[in-house]
Amino acid sequence: MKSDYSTPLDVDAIRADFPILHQEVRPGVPLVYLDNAASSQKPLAVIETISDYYSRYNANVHRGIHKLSEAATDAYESARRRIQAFINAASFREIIFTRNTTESINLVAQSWGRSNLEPGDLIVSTEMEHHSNIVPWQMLAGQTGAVLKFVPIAEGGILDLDVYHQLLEEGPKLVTFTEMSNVMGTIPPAREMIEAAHAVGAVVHVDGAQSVPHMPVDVQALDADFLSFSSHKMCGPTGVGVLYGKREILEAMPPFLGGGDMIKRVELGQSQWNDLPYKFEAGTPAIGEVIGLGAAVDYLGAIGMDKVHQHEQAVTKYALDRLSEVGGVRVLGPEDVSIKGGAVAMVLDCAHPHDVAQVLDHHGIATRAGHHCAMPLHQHCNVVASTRASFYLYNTFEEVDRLIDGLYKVKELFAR
Ligand code: C6P
Repeated sequence: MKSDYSTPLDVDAIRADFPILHQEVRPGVPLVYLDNAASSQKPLAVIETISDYYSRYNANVHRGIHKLSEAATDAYESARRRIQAFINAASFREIIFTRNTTESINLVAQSWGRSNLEPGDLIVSTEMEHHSNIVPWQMLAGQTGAVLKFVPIAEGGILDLDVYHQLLEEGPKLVTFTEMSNVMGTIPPAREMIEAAHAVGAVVHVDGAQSVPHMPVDVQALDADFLSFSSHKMCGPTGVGVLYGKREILEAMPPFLGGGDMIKRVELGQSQWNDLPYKFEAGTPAIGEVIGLGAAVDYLGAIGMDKVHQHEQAVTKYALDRLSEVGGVRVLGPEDVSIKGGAVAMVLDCAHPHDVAQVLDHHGIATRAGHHCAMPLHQHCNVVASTRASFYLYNTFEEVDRLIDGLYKVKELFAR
């Protein structure tokens, strides 16, 4: 490794917290996990917190007047408050637990969208989005007669902000975009985009699935109206996601799902909705998972999200520099790590992305191949698929070297 790539993290100490990383995928072949944009690994603190919940105080929340239920409710609500602090939301009432980013976005589309949009109203998204930030809006447009338009991707894998501003002149009701592309890693100027959207009266949803796990996100500084993210990409368990929403907007929205816990009073003819955030949490929630996510934000918060981001920038810069040595590798998106997170999607001249990932897997390196649920983005790049390496706080420069060695093996096999 060259000496000018420095990290603020003690990565050896961090790696010691993640039991899964210390394995060989085959005898003599240690695991290199570079599929973090799909799902991250979990530290012992999270695994033990979940195990402790099931071992000592598993019970339903908000219901029982017994010791276990009270302990579960306290832990569940304490997690909500720590997640509130993690993204600097103004109130715990603005933190709604869902299943994942996808469900959070569908909640906004179906609850806010169906009650606020009329035929002809404009929704603005971008070509850079994960399908989760495209399809729910297509469905909403079909249901309401609203029109969906997309900001194109410009040269270098950034958003075409000229077109964005032109679209804003058309007076959209809603603007939605990702704070970090899951394929190209692009970090758009979210704060400026939100300010410009608010200036024309639009409500803004930000897809934080890739940003919240990897960099500091302060919803009050960002001024987003909604922010969606998933626990499983940020050291927490699967099965829980978060929708942040500004309180006054959430107050005015109808429930998404009906059932237990989201009501104050039910009569056969009508019901009265519960207060926020419970109005949007129908049925028994993912209690153990929410408590586990609480442990995950404690873990990341103690390390510091600014340091996590700096570490990933250093590893990504090293990866980009080393990739440029390999030859025949096209990296999708920006190469400037000041506007790029740790997602590095690439296409090799000599081999199909799936073959690349398969050879890498043979050498113990876990990457993802395919369209990464971003088909329009790949269409823009004129490719059907890519191989993606994505980094997190526990990845090392030596692991990048292993990736590069793996790519040379791919070239040996496929280049003629
Ligand atoms: N991207 C990836 O490999 P869920 O599945 O609901 O937790 O997250 C959906 C989602 C939404 N937006 C962005 C920007 C995302 O990256 C993802 C998930 C994974 O890239 C799985 S497809």
